[in-house]
Amino acid sequence: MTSRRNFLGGAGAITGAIAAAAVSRAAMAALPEPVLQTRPDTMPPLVPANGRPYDPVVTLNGWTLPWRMNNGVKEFHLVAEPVVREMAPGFKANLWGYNGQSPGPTIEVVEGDRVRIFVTNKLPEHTSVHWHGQRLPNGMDGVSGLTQPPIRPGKTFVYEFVARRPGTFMYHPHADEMTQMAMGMMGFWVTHPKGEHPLIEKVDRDFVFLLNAYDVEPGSATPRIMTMLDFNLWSWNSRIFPGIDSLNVRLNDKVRIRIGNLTMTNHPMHLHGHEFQVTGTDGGPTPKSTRLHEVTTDVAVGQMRQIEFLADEEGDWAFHCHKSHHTMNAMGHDVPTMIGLDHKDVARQITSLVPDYMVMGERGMADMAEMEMPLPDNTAPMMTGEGPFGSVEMGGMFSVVKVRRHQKPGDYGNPGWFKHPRGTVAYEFDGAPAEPPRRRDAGAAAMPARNMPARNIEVQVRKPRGGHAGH
Ligand SMILES: [Cu+2]
Repeated sequence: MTSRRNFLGGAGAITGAIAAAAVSRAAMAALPEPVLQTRPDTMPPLVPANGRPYDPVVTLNGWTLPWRMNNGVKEFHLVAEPVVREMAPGFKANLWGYNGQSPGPTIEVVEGDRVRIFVTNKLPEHTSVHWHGQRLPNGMDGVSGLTQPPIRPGKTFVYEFVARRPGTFMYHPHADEMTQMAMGMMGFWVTHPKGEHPLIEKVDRDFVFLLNAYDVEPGSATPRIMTMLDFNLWSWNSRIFPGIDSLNVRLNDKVRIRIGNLTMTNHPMHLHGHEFQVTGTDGGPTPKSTRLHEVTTDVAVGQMRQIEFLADEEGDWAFHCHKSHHTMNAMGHDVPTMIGLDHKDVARQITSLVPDYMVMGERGMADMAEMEMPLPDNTAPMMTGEGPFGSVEMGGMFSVVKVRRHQKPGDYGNPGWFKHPRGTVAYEFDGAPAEPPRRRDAGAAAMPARNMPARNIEVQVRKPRGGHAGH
């Protein structure tokens, strides 16, 4: 069972393998061959070719790592290495990740599986892997310096433990963590239940992705690692809208979405057109009595959340983080608020000095999405994405759940834009606008004002400078 052919199992779309030059021949003989993925597309579910059966997940703009069985042990090989990640078409970033991608591949196992993970370090500095949320022997917890020595460059370590409880997990380094997570080192882990579980329902589609964030200067490609809050790229699996694939489902599918947060702030995740229930948290499936119907749920730093809903409304439904700054790409910061300012005079004066000067944001920021702004090379536009009715004016943590009557079971392909039935799209009113009746005697008469200024004054509200502390 050591041939590459067997090792690849059911993965159809895996491309190529890498030569681990830094690893000795003798060590390689016992190692599962590392599998690389270089395309940023959403790969089809990896149907298990051996081991206990389970219903596989689909990783948004990602893939699941194939394994080999070795005397009943599930063996995986992760390679920590520098990667180039296409974050959106035309925008590539120099990140660190695993097996050719940031984030690394999703690891899927079954409750009770004995798992052995080989980790080869091809980074320029030492690393380790922490298996976030798992019950395991302390020495397998991956905290460099505390529970193990660091994995030096060129070295391979082995982690081994039993996946004791079903649920949603993550993995990431616990060595120079600030740098390595700012550079994109992280991955998803799903432990499926062994057989039927009273709190884990069968679903038709099970999607997973990580929330992550980067600070990449417009025109450059490598994240700044010292940034704590003022990130300018808010991503899902190191992709930004319009680079994030849509979640394509069939009408009346039961849909599960698992989300893990490895940014440094919380993200209220919001779904349009449906109510969902939070069916799983960090500790596994939630008791049924706790499952409220929600349209938004917060995913705090370091947390995993699992939501489920019946996709019983056809259409293209927005799904996004509800912090509006997180649905914007680079350039969203340090732009003064210009709404309502008349700067014709200023513009005229500047134009005499700088012929190409352009006023931004006088009527809001939507102009910027419509305008073809000249941007430095390798820069993601601030808000973009072309929909069937024009610019979607979004970036960052935004995608679309596409619910279609004719989507085939097991087909994750993009069905295109929704064809709205006649008469079901908001439309422009073309009659004569009537003046709405307004009560002029309300206000002061209803509740007399006290201690108000004697004459009208204009209030100027200015945000404090120095970034977005707290968002
Ligand atoms: Cu957010």
